[in-house]
Amino acid sequence: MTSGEKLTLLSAKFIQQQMDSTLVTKGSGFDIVGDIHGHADALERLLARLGYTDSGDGYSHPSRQIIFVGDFIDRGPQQSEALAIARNMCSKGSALAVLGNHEFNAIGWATSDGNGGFLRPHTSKNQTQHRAFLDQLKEGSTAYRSAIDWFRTLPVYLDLNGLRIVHACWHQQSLDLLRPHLDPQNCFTKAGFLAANARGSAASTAAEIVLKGPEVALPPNVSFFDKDGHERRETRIKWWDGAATTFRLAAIGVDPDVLPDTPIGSDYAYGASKPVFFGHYWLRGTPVLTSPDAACLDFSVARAGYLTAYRWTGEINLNAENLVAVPAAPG
Ligand SMILES: [Mn+2]
Repeated sequence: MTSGEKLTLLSAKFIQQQMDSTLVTKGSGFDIVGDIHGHADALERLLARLGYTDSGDGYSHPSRQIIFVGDFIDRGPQQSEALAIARNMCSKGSALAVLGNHEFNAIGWATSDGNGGFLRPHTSKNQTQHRAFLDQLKEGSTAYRSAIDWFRTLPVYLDLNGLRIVHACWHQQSLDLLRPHLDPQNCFTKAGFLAANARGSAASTAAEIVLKGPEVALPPNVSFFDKDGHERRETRIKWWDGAATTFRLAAIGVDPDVLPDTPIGSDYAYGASKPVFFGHYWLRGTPVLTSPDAACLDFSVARAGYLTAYRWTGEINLNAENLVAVPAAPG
């Protein structure tokens, strides 16, 4: 090991110790908040429900901290406002956050590919998905550039004392594969971000699994048509549900009747000794606990659903009673 590598390891250890001591001094736990997508009013109502107050210096709690699972932006009407609340809380030590796929895409949209294009191509499909953010922040403005710079400081995952946070899927093999592309704080390095955007590369596949969720190939001769009428031969799966072992049980967003009741045969099941929290999946209806050790907190605030938090105080087995949610529209 070179002295430089030793120093990197030491500083990683130091940062972890700092995180742990923050946890101890702050006291009694974390409130993990799902995808916000520019719904600042709902965020403020949720923070108030959780006992966070704004004394003019940003929201804080005397003994607890927020952890945001990413996807602050795109879709909603108050993206600058949502970012201002979250960034302020993170800078004051009242919150931690991880990178969502929408922030990952936003960085790629703003980053040159060195050949006159951008890491995320400016196609009309990609622009449509990102337009509300570009319009609200005003693409190229100081506020826009500042937001992109902040996204670059978000870690891909948090592995803390007793809990883990990632945007879409905790998959150890993919996280290990990303390791050389991340700095000691788990943020993409400049070169690592390029690698994660090189289509078809191992790093890009791993980043997709972690930030967008795993997809598995359907058995031969089986396909279905998605909501846009495209024929699909792969499906996203409920990796958090240990009982979802067949295509029919595990597939997301597909009519189960068109899928075979055969084993999916690839193992993304979680099964670790500490719970993991994530967002991303646009779940419908009243928030529920998706699993005792893997809680999805995205209940579609951007589709008139709920902004949802889990109030965690050290438990290994999660409890549905600790879910706290506010509807997208008050009333
Ligand atoms: Mn997402």
